Amino acid sequence: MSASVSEDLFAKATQVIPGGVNSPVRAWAGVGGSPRFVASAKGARLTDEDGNEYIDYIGSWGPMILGHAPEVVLDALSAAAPSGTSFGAPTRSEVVLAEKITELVASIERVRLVNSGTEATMSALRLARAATGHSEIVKFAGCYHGHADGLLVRAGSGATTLGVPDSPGVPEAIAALTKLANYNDVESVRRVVGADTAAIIVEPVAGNMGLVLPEPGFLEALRTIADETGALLIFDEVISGFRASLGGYQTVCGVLPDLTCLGKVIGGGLPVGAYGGRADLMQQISPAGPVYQAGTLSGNPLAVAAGLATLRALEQGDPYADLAAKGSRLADGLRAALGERTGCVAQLGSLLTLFFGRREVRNYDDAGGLDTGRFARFFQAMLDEGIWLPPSQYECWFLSTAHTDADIDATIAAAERAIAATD
Ligand code: HOZ
Repeated sequence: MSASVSEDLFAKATQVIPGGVNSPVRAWAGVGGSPRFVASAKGARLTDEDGNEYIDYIGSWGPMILGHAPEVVLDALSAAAPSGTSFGAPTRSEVVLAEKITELVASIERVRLVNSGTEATMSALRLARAATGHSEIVKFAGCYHGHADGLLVRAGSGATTLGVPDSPGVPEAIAALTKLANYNDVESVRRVVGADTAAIIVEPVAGNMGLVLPEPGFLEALRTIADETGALLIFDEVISGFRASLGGYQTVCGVLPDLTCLGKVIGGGLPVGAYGGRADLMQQISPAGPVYQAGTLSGNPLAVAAGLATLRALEQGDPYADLAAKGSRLADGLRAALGERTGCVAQLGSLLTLFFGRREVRNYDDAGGLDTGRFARFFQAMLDEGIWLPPSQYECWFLSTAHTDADIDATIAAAERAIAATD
């Protein structure tokens, strides 16, 4: 049998790109098989290089909340590009985006634009260390905050998929400054937080060990512990920002962090991250203050245009109610498809994970007991049905405003068959 176009491309890619991909989870190590290569995408659909069409639940891992190639973003890019694509100098539009972020996200008084979520968390931690004079950070097992040294400790996401909990190349002295606590376990935080803690960093909605929701009181307790100890509370809202609500999950839960990290939706599909928070803290960033952080493409005019167009679209009507209704419809359908089998579905608005092998997932230890073999079989069966899921048990599915009820019903029907076929 001759190889598909995607298989040919993957073979070529492995000769020039490590593992054939530019981000590990894309290699399908968690589900097996050769990854399909995307040729194009529109709305809720992806088309691969062999011409197969799929309903997409990756959504570029979060940014595509309006679906792929939405007209508002294409128009904004077409309007911005002729004026230049990068200047290395300030622009009007980045001020407008910064104003929009400070208006929408309750705890952000000042914000700095960067190019990725990794840059945002890395920079926020530097600021936290400078502001407190402390060195240690507390993070949660299974929470992923990008790939900076010191955050790749029981990090979830691709590291979990590949069974590499800690990356070689992270000096022990740096990893030693990272203290680990368990998600949804306040006592575990009290055990590790100390006089030298600069920050407690958390995904307020954990999205990198599959979707794991904070239990009532958990985030409130983190706020209290931070206040008691003088540590800063950092919310990594790279996934939940502008997705859990326009103001992020902090608006939903009412707990305000000192610093917030953003990414994904804020760039509308182009590379943008941001970190922001209280003015007295953010004013310590260079050149207002001494804490250095810089970037050639920070505030890039195309990325800012795409992000602004996305946020403005999300301000029209009530897309979050619509997204939540779709999320519930899909979650209910998947629960019915699971029936009495051991598994569960976590869902918050347009975020969702179908877990196999456990009836509840509260933390990374629970995630360790999942039936990843069954997920892999399910993934392949769904692919055959024309549904492209995130290729790992430890990731969220992302819905967009472009997914229709018919798409969701087709997905549920496919899942019923796929689950039955993988018994
Ligand atoms: N860090 C992303 C998953 N949580 C993967 C990014 C990508 O491969 O595009």
